[in-house]
Amino acid sequence: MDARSALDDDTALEQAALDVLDANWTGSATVPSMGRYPHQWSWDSAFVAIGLARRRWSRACAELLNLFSAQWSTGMLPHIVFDRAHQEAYYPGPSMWRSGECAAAPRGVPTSGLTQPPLQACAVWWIWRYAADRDAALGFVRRAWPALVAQHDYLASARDIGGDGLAAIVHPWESGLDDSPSWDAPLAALPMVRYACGPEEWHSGSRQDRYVWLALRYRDSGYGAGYLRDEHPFAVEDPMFNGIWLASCTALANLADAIGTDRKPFDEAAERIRGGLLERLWEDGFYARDLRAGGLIPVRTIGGFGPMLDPGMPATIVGTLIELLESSFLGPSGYPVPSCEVRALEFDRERYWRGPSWVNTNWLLRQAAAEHGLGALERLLAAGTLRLVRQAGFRECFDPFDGMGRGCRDFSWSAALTLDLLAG
Ligand code: 2M8
Repeated sequence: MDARSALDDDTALEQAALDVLDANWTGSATVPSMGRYPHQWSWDSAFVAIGLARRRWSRACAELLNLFSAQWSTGMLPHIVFDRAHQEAYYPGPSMWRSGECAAAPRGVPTSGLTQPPLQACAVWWIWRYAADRDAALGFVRRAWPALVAQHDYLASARDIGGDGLAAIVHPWESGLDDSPSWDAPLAALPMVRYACGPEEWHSGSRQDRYVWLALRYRDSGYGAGYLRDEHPFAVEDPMFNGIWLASCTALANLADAIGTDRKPFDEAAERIRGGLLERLWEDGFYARDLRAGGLIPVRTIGGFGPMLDPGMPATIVGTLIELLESSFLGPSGYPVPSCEVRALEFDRERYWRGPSWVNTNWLLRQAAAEHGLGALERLLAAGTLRLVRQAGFRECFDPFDGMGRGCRDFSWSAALTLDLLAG
């Protein structure tokens, strides 16, 4: 049987996905890819835990607990937890972030100084939901609880830079949609400094230099919340980040019921974020808001569908989003779901988060479709995503027209979410 026909079979596809996740497991966490990303990434780990919840339950718990052990005393969950064995194998590594010099950072484990979309409460909910042993599940949720609450408190305080109940990202890396055209305008306002380091392969050189400059500024401020609020030149309210945060607030409310504590603060937080999204980021779709320049950033990307993860999003808004998804994203492409509107000037089928389809955002949209009872869309997204991985393997992302794989091979969230899609 050749590799291609092997992946046509569900059992073989599932085994291949598990093999990738086993190979990328370091003993304490799953790295996104051994070659390019040999450390633990925060939202990648949440996707991995979701995928493992029905297949390797204890490892899904361990994955998240390792991430929580690197939480800062401010409550921030760092976007990268570095594996000491590979130290500088990824740029920017620990010597750039220098987390050890910051009193709020954990001792003995080097991390980045930024965060990523807060999907972890959803992942804990998944683990709770699919646990075979209810006592073990309760024990795990109780262990995870303080970390999740601290993470959410951090976002509601240090990151409510606009004062409207939404969390601002302070660097494109925090969005997870790193090179999205949504960040072009706020980045263009930053000074251009050349750094003689970093991977240039398929990132744009000038954009990466600005990324490094921005990270260094934040680091040199001592990673302070006051600096972020008053001086940091990049602050954006992103609909995907906030949509995920809102979904995680709902997950926390449901987990509160599970452990017998008050769910009200989490329901209220969800309502606050929903209000902020509708008031601040909605026009004829959801757009990111640039808090420094003021105003919405008028480019339609996959990020605009993040608020659909909220089961409480009004039906008229969901209806408009579905029309947009069908006319400007799914309709013109062969495979779900391009990361940028296909007709946009900025669309690029090859470049990282500027056009390619990604398994994680497909999965999030499929989850959103399920939340709103859109069965046909849910099935279309699941089948299209499985078609991508069957044809091209567990690649980092895919060409939305011909399905060709791009970026790393054996990429963890592509494998993990395949497991979840196969489980139905
Ligand atoms: C990509 O981001 C890193 C920086 O965090 C990079 O570009 O080097 C993004 O796709 C991000 O969403 C992802 O978490 C990370 C690791 O898979 O890679």
